[in-house]
Amino acid sequence: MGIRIVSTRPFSDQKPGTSGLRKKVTAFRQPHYLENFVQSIFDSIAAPKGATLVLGGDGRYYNREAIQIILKMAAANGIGRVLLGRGGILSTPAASCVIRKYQTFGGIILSASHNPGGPDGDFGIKYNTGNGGPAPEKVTEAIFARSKTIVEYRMLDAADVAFDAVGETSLGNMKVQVFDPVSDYAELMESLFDFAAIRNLLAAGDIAQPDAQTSCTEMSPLRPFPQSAGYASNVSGARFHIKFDAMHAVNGPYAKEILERRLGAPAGSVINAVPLVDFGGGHPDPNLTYAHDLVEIMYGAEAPDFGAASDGDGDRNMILGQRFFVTPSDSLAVLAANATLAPGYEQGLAGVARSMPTSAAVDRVAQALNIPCYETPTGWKFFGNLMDAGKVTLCGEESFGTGSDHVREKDGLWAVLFWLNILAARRLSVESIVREHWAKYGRNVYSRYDYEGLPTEAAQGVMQHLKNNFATLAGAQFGKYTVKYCDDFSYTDPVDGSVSTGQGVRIIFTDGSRIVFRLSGTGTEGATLRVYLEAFEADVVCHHLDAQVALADLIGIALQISELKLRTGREQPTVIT
Ligand code: G16
Repeated sequence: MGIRIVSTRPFSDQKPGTSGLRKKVTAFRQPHYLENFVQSIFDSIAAPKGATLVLGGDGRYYNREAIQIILKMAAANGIGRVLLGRGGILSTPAASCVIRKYQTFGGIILSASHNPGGPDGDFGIKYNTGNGGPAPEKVTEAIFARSKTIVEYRMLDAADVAFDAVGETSLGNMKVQVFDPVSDYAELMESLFDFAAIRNLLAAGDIAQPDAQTSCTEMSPLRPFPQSAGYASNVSGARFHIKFDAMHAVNGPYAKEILERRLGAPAGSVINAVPLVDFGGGHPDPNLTYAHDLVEIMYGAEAPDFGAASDGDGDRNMILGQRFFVTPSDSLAVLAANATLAPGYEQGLAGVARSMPTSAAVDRVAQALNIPCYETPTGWKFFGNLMDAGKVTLCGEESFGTGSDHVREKDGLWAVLFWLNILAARRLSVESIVREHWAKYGRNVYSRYDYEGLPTEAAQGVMQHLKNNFATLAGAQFGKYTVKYCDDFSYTDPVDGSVSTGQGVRIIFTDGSRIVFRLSGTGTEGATLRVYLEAFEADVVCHHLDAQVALADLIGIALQISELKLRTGREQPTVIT
């Protein structure tokens, strides 16, 4: 088995985005495309000879082919051992868990996360460092710089490696150790949460339901279901029903093992549990639009007590109660407020962090707990330093991401188990817990509008137009809202002092309400413009509960000041969450 040095030419578009390099499968399948990027990783990370790396992916189309290429390149680049998830499967949080547990030099994760898969879908690759977290910007920039000058890559001439069974094989001088992708992760979850209490809840969930007389039902923007007058009561002693939608993505085997086998949820509690290369034709993004199988069940007449979904690579989550949607920002705040109910967090939280566009709901909890709250740019990588320095325990993002310092990635199933632990301890419905939370802390009414697949120039034009108007916007009045200030968010990392600029336009109003505009860093077609809207309601009254109603004025202002419709020709957003 010899090492081949293959001549190549750089591609100009290998700049990692919010979370690694994401492109169409067709782009990745161009000759040398994946190889160039992988060699750029090896050239940039300077792994010592014989180092161990973790490898796996979300099982999407091209996962298996990419793994064969990466294994042969790892062997040719002096890597000593690769820990590979069986079948090439490894959720993003499980990869982080394994990197940390076995103290490997780092890991390569193959996923385009929530983006659709299949031959015409998306593929992605990212490098995680030895702390288990996404590579920080200085590493991704080095990889990108290398990709622009690369002239050759190294590849071992060898037959493909079999990786569908646990065991160890040799590839040149390198060992490939195929391991069960679920067990280390499941063990970590058992160490954090009260599995006995959750088992108990699932066996006989006598929770208190909201009072039909005083309860207000919230209509989500996209919810096509009629409001019900009240809720089917969960008879004391009856089972607490859950549904978890794995969306034919990586978390199926994890959820089956943990929710059904270890926690005793009845078979069928996990739906769409088999990972498929094209996610069954679906869009593995756990929101009210794309997780439609689950949404139909949770808003139906016989809705279970708790519903959840996770995304392609298992790091995102959506939490639902019976006919009730928990916004990711509220979910983070609720977890923070109730954290000490879970054994892994009973000592309390060192601090919390949220990305800038995420609502300030968690800030209010932090204030009440008298712990620090950090505001970072979008991208999980920004939380890593804070967690490594012991400054934060929990963090989260509006983009359906929540996590803690147990790993260095957001973690979908972790969030689900945290909620179940809280429900087991408090014996209230999801809705009651959220309403109680609002009553205590006030409510940060929140919504995000996504305009996907815009012509890049038009989207950039909207951003530029806003920036050009900062001076005239400051102090301007729009109905009851007065602009306090506007800026382009920049962040100075409190741990290493690194500065990240251009992280989104903020329009902040005097009452604390906000409109944020950002261009997504994860799309693969044109540009996605995100508009984030947030208004604070101290007095939670029923008629304000529809977020779209409460935010109508802000939406109007956002469209007006951005000239979005004029500049993009789009009348409606693609997705509202
Ligand atoms: C990634 C990042 C998240 C980010 C999200 C959305 O998530 O890890 O930190 O919030 O993208 O980013 P953007 O708004 O730039 O599209 P994932 O689940 O796609 O890996």
